[in-house]
Amino acid sequence: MNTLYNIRRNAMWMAALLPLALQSCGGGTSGGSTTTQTTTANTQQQPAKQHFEIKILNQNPESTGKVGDNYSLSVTDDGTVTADSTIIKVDGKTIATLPKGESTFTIATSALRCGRVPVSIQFCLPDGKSEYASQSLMLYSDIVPKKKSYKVVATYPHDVDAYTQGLVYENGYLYESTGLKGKSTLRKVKIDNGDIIHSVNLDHEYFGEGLAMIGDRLMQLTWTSHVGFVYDKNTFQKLSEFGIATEGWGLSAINSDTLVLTSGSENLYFLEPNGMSPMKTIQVCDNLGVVQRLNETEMVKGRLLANIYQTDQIAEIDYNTGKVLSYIDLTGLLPDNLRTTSTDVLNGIAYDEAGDRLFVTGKNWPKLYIIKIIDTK
Ligand SMILES: [Ca+2]
Repeated sequence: MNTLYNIRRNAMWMAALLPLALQSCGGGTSGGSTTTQTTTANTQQQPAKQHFEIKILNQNPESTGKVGDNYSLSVTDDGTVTADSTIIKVDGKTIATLPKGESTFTIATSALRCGRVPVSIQFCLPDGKSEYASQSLMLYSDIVPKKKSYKVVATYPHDVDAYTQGLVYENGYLYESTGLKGKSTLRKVKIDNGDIIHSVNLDHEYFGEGLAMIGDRLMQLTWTSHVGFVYDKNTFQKLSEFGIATEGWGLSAINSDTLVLTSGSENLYFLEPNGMSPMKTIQVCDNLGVVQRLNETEMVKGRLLANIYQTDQIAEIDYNTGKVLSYIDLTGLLPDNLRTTSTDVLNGIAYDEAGDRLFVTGKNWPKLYIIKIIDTK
């Protein structure tokens, strides 16, 4: 993996984080000065160096900022120029065009996702040029997550030497990615006895991480090497490699056209599965803030489950809005009498959709469980 490739890949991923689509003013071309100012609402405002300044304030001063709040946007000019019109984009979509002389607008957020939502303003000037400014809203979720628990449906052996980082079910077998440098593998495992049917070792420099399957392909992440591997699922022959801009933690297929990657942060990175190029990035939030340390993932009944690293909690996430719908508390799943000094944290979720079986295990756990998620009060 050469450095230039990584730099280019990183630049692409960063571009996906800050969409600032340009739009022509009144049908004309948008050439000319395109200064971009990036500040953050609710924190400090940077002094504008251009003709316009924007302010975005939560209309509910009691709120820390959540989906559903209304924000007032106001525009002031420095008196030397007046915009013919002002185009307002929120999360990449044009939501309003203010005519000349109008300087205030209310941004409603009830239909927005949570997390850091960009607000981009285009000022269309009389000379046909444009100026741009941008801020962002930080919106927490308007949902208080439900608390859910579990019951064990079945228990199977699990390789206690498997430092489980990714788990996928398909057609009666589990596919597992294991970590640690020098011990990382991709393996196919029998469920009932834990036997390893097929395994390949990663080169010693790599630390295996998340694993996803689309069609006949398995995609495996590495933790900090900024590279991932694509395998034929039947032969485990390596077909290709791909770059990863962030750390690699969890990986799951949302559908055949979209993968979602976690990096231990609050971000969900959506990737196109053929070129592994970035599609969009959103943040996961609950009602109290962003939810970090998202780790191994799995799609279950249209929702994304994600381990929260170093906890016994799994977040159930609406991957369209980033909102945590529930926390599933798996405390006590691996009993104390089965824990040793090498037993590590809960990690590894896989789902058999046809059989409605949810598999969970952990790093160096001696057991693999099928659990049923149950509601608590
Ligand atoms: Ca998984």
